[in-house]
Amino acid sequence: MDEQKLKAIPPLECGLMTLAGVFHKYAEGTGKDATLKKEAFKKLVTEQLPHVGGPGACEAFSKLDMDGSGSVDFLEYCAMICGLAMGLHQCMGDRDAAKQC
Ligand SMILES: [Ca+2]
Repeated sequence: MDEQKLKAIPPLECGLMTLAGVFHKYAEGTGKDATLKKEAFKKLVTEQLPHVGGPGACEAFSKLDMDGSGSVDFLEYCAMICGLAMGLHQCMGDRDAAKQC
C-alpha cells in the first residue's frame, strides 16, 4: 500500500489493521490457524503493551486460553484487546470526571 493510501485510512481502520498485524507478527501458523504460544504471548505483551503488561502476563495467558489449547488464538487475543479497551475507556471516564471536580 502506498503512502498516499495509508494517509487516507481512518484511524479506527488503521487500528484494526494494527491489531491483526501485531497478532500475526508474533503468532505461529497462518490465517485462521495462527496462534500465540505462551512465550510469544509474553513477548507480544512485553514489547507491544509495556504499560499494561508485566508480571501478570503469565496469569493473563491462562485466563485468555479459554479452550485450554495451550495457545491463544485470534478470538482469545481479541477478548484481551476488548478488555484492555474497556479498561482504557473506564480510565478516560474517570479522568473526565476528575477534571470536573
Ligand atoms: Ca486457546
